[in-house]
Amino acid sequence: MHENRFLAAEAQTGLSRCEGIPAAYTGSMLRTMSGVQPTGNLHIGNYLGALVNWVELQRQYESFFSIVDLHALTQRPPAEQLRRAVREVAIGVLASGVDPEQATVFVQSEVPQHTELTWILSCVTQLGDLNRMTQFKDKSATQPDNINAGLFTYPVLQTADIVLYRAERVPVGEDQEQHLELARETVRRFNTVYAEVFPEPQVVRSTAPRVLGLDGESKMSKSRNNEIGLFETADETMQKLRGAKTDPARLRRSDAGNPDVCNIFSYHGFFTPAAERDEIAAGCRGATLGCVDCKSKLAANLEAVKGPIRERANELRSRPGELDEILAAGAVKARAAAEATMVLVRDAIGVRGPKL
Ligand code: AQP
Repeated sequence: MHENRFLAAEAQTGLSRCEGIPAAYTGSMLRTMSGVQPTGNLHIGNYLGALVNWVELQRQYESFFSIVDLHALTQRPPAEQLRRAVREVAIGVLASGVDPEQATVFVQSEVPQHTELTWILSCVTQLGDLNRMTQFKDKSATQPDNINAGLFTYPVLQTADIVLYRAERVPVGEDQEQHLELARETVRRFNTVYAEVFPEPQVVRSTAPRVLGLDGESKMSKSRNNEIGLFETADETMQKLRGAKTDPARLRRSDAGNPDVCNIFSYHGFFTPAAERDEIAAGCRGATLGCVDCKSKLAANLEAVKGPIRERANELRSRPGELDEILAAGAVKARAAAEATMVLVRDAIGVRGPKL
C-alpha cells in the first residue's frame, strides 16, 4: 500500500527518472538513514559508533548518510569553520570506507525538504515528549550561554532526517536511542492523525554504542576535548595517550593492574587482536607490563587502522573537485527521494507546497 502510493508520488513528480534514485520502492531493499554533525574533528567514537556500521549497512540497505550541518547550527559555529568542517567530515566518512557508489552521501542543507518537514513534524510532536529528552539537558549544560530553541527542537529535525527517506532501519549510539523512540512516537501520531505515510523506524544497535573519552568518564565527544582524532598521526595519538587515565588503583609500575577497569584496555578491545590482548591483560595483572608500554601497543594498533584512513583522506583533500562532485550527486539523489516523500506528506496534511 505504502509502496504503491510512493511509486505514484514519484511518477507524479517525475523524480524517479533521476539517475540512481528510488528504484528503492520496488521493495527490493530496506532503507537506512544516519547522520554525523560537522561540529569538529571526527574521533574514534564516531568511527566505531557510526562509520564502521555505515560501511556494513551500505551493503545490506539502500543507505542515506548525511553530514548534518543544520544540526551543527545549534552550537553556533563561525561560518568559515562550519564550511571547513562539512568538508572534513565528508572526507572522514568517505575515507572510512563509505562508498558513494553504494550509499547516498550528502549534506543536509542541500536538501531543503529537511526544514520543511521539520516544521510540519513540529506541529505533531508534543512539548511534553520533547521536555523528557535528556540530551537537551546535557547540551544545555555544556553551552549555558546559548540555550537556543534549536537545541530543544533538535530531535524534531532528527526525526525529519529519518522519515524524509522513509528509512526503516536507523543505526544509533546509546545517546540517540531516546531520540529514536521520540521519532517512532511522532511517526505513529502523524500516521494516525493524517495518513499512513511513514514506516516506523527500527533501531539498529551500534557495535560500540558508547566509547568513552580519554578522561575515562564521559562519552568521547568532538566538543569535550577528550577525543582520539581519526586523522591524528601516531605521534599525536601517543602524546594524548600518555596523559590518559588507566586503572586508578595502579599507582606504580610494580603494582598489579586490573584491565577490566582500565579505559585504555577498553580501547584495546576494539583495535588489538585477541591473542595480543590476552598477553597485555596478563602482563597488566602480573605487573610485567607497564601502562606506558600498554599505551604504546595501543598507539601502534590504532595506527594500523587510522594510517590508511588518513592516507585516503589526504588523497581526497588533494582532489577537492572530486569531493564536490560526490556531494553534488548525493544531493541530487537525496532531494529526489525527499521530494517523493513530501508529495505524500503535503497531500496528507492539505498544504500545497512548491510546484517543482
Ligand atoms: N563516544 C561515542 N561512542 C559511540 N558512538 C558515538 N558517536 C558519537 N560519539 C560516540 C556516534 O557518532 C555518530 C555521529 O555523532 P554526531 O556527530 O551526530 O553527534 P554526537 O553523538 O553528539 O557526537 P559528538 O562527537 O559527541 O559531537 P558533539 O561534541 O558535537 O556533540 C552518531 O551515530 C553517534 O551516536
